[in-house]
Amino acid sequence: MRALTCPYCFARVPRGEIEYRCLGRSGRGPGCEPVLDERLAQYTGSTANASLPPAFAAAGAKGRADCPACGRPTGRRVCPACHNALPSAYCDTPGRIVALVGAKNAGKSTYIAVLLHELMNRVGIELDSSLVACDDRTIDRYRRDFARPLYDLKRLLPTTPTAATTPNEPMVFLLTRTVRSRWRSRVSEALTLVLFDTAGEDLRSRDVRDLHLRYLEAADAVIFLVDPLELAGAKSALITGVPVQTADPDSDPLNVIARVTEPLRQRHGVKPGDRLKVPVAVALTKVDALDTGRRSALQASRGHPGSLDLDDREAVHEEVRALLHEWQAGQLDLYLSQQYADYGLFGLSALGGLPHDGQVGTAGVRPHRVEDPLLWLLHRFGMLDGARG
Ligand SMILES: Nc1nc2c(ncn2[C@@H]2O[C@H](COP(=O)(O)OP(=O)(O)O)[C@@H](O)[C@H]2O)c(=O)[nH]1
Ligand SMILES: [Mg+2]
Ligand SMILES: [Zn+2]
Ligand SMILES: [Zn+2]
Repeated sequence: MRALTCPYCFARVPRGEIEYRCLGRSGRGPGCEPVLDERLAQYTGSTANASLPPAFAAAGAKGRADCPACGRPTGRRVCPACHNALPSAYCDTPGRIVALVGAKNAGKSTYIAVLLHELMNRVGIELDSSLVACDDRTIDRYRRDFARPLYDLKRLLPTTPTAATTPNEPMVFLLTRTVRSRWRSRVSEALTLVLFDTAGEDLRSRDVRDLHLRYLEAADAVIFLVDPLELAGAKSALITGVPVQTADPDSDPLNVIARVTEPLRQRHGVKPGDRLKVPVAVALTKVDALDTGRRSALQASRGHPGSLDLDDREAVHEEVRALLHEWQAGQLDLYLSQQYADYGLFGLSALGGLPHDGQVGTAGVRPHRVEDPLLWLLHRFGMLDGARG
């Protein structure tokens, strides 16, 4: 099997170099005592929770190896570079990394909070899939920084601090789905959702761009979030009560996408004139703030639960494309079509209504079409059937 990419530090890890971690003592049997794992502490930037039974290199067989110090067999695998645990499901199925990108204020944090909530609840049930955080830090951060403020306190999320001041590490989730296969009856397939809640300015600063670049380079698919309120031509479509934003060239969606596209092209060795094959979903956020008039596809909800509604997909794609052209943002569509062989246009709303005074609207969080980009990507990866009519 091919080498895998560590979803934490994005190092390429040849299968034979995966390391193991001793299970430690339990009861009166053999086992190593916890020691400070310097490599893990360096990665998390803290020695808290970094005292663990030792990690070791071993040839291993079928995902297991015996600890050289105490002899106890273990199945816990870790990345040799950063010593984060590599979940078995991730090692065993070729997981795919989905990266999320967007300018400051595009709605990334809110989207992450709502998408994860939906995947753990309504959409998870619909797709017969489970979403599991791959480590305790991810669970803690999701609860503390996303779920609690937005769902419990009904507050908008605070601006993401830049990684230059606060170390930011990706949140890693495994979406596992049982699918029918032509050859075997049912197989489980996993999609790794690696979510980096980037501050917009981080994509500009050279120092922090490194980890972000490795993240993007490792991505098998990208979701770009675009704030339609940043598109000058969309101003006329704002519903009343939405404050008009002042233009910031750094937040210009085309600039953000171009900043990400260049390194992707280099990494994938795309020749001039050729297009990138990485599928990209480009989604307008906050569509609740727009009066899209006579249009209907965006406002409708999708049909065909449990599969990708292909007619609906085409209708939404065309409608968003038409909106972009109407808003003199046809450049964006043109750029995408020149750079990417496979891109889909989406429109979604995480909140489902306008926030007021830093609070979610009185009706609560009412997401609209937040899962669409992910369903499309699952379909692209052969993990979700398409349906028509
Ligand atoms: N109307 C509306 N506003 C939203 C929505 N999602 C985010 N916003 C607004 O956009 C702001 C920035 O969102 P945030 O998720 O923090 O953006 P980030 O900087 O990309 O992480 C929020 O404070 C909200 O005011 C949405 O679905 N609808
Ligand atoms: Mg944010
Ligand atoms: Zn041991
Ligand atoms: Zn790693």
